[in-house]
Amino acid sequence: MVIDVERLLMEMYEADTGNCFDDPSLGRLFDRPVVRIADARDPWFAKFKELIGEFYWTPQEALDLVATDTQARSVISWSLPISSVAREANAGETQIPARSWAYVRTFGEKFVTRLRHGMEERLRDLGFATLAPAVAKQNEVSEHPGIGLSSCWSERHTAMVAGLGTFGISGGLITINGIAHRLGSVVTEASIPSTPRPYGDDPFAWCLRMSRGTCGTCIQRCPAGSIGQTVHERDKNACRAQLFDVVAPQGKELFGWEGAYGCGLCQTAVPCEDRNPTD
Ligand code: B12
Ligand code: SF4
Ligand code: SF4
Repeated sequence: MVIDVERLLMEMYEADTGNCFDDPSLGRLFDRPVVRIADARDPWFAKFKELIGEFYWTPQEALDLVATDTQARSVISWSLPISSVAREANAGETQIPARSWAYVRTFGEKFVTRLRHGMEERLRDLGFATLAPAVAKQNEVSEHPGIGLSSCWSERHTAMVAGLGTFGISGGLITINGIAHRLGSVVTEASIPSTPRPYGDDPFAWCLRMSRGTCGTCIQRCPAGSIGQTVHERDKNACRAQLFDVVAPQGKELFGWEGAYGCGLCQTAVPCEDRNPTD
């Protein structure tokens, strides 16, 4: 059976009325998604257990949570580029995210999760065991020695294996549409041809700092000093404190709703905001 996963995702993307701002004149939260497929047996997934920790799931371990004696064959990963409205507004900020960026963080993530569950449902209806590990009830985001705050399933690592893009020094994933986007993924029993990785096995190829020693704009943009001169000097707790201790307490008053508001200054007004800057 040939499964057109791009069409499945696009149908949900078009049908969901939640992909827009509370002010309709601002348009959509996200531009059209880009979809890529990883082979669930790609050696990178086993390597992540070594790099991140034993708690981190391979695609097979993730699928085992919902189906026994089933082989995980493919991992579908997609990126939803954040609209120019939110990007441009955030690019003008230096401390606190723009309201439209915060809106995408709170309500756009709900939209991404509806796509995750929608993809699970559609593939299960076709007879294939499927799971969106990032939103599985067994998943926990917790502190791990040497790694910091981590989930059992990283959307960015998954996207890197599927060919969507590479990490930047800031920690964000740089895709063909840049670093300002949100990601979703599902692991499935369905066998779907995997897509090539244009950057081979170099996880940092599309970051100017990591590949050419230039740029570093995101380091200057971060109001919390979270991004170091090298990838090993990143202070994740400084980012978390900025989001939870500085932005969050002001969010309700500034923006008008209770939620997670993000920050994303390192993803806007940077050369990799909406493109692969090494192209
Ligand atoms: C926990 C979490 C946070 C925490 C901590 C994040 C962190 N780990 O640093 C906090 C609250 C601070 C946070 C902040 C933000 N987050 Co957040 N967050 C997550 C969440 C839920 C889990 C991330 C995770 O556990 N990753 C696993 C760990 C191991 O990964 P990591 O620490 O980032 O990994 C780094 C190292 O491994 C390093 N590395 C070092 N050496 C090597 C060597 C090799 C070989 C490799 C491969 C990697 C590598 O590269 C990685 C990137 O730096 C994900 C959703 C998900 N389930 O994936 C969203 C997610 C990562 N967040 C996202 C976003 C957008 C943000 C913010 C911009 C907030 C906002 N919306 O405004 C900021 C950006 C911070 C930053 N500098 O990137 C997006 C990222 C999309 C993108 N464009 O890249 C995600 C994927 C959510 C989504 N649905 O799209 N986040
Ligand atoms: S702003 Fe420059 S240094 Fe930072 S992630 Fe983007 S390309 Fe890399
Ligand atoms: S999200 Fe904000 S605080 Fe976190 S690294 Fe990016 S700029 Fe810094």
